[in-house]
Amino acid sequence: MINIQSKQSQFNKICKDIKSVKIQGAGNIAKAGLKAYSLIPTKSSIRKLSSLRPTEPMLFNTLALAEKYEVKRVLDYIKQTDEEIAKEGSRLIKNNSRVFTHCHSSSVVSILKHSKKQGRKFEVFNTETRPLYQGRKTAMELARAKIPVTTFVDSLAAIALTKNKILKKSNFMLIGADALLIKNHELKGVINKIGSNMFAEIAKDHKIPVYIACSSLKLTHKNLKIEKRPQKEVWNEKSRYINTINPAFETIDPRFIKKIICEFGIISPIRLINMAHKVWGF
Ligand code: RUB
Repeated sequence: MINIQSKQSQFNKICKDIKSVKIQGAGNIAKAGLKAYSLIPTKSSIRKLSSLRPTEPMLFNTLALAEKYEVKRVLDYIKQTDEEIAKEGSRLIKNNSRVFTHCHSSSVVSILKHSKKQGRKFEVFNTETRPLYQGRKTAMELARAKIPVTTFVDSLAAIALTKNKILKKSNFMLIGADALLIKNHELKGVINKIGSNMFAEIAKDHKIPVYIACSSLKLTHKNLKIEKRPQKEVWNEKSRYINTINPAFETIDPRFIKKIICEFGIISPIRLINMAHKVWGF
């Protein structure tokens, strides 16, 4: 009885941490969701977990796979995928590269850390990412790995991309993804943190290539809802005349994207769609 109660309270704690964005980023959310599911492996757990962050297909896909196979097998695949993405992505980073990133993506951080371990010397320019400042999390993790990073307020993103502190362009923009939207066997968009589409458009205008680092497990054929976050995350001011809107994500136009860094290599969206179909039947 105690055991069941303690599993339930651990399950509830994970749900709370996912909902409040204490656990953040598609990959970490999926791993935490799998851990919660392994505590209470029922259909109702899947429903509950899937409702927490409605724009996270990696969570829905991995829970569906865990139901079909087993949690350990899915976690092993994610681990292998993370390692492949870090290895593949680091091929892009050369000595003196200037990399622009936004928000916090564990895939992006792994690529940068792997490149550092390979002995490459490069610099990162990133944005704070209002309202929850996940960009600071990125900066802290890079700093701990002794990777130089300059953090800009979000409204300086164009400068960070095109005339950063050494008045040079970033060599490329590297961001993660929450969802790869597929329709009729084509990439219709990539969902990532608000700001991503605007910055990718600026990058495209300045001929700065945009790479997305993400696992094929983020692919979906569904019309996903963009999660709306509470007003108090933006501003706790209360007036009947002040409104705020706080969508967590936006969709990046695929025309702005050069390639996707995934477990199958640095490839075009169509190749990723074909590979994911072959491996997962997605
Ligand atoms: C995080 C975010 C990340 C992607 C990819 O948003 O948009 O770029 O989830 O992350 P939030 P990862 O902080 O609202 O969860 O590469 O870690 O899967």
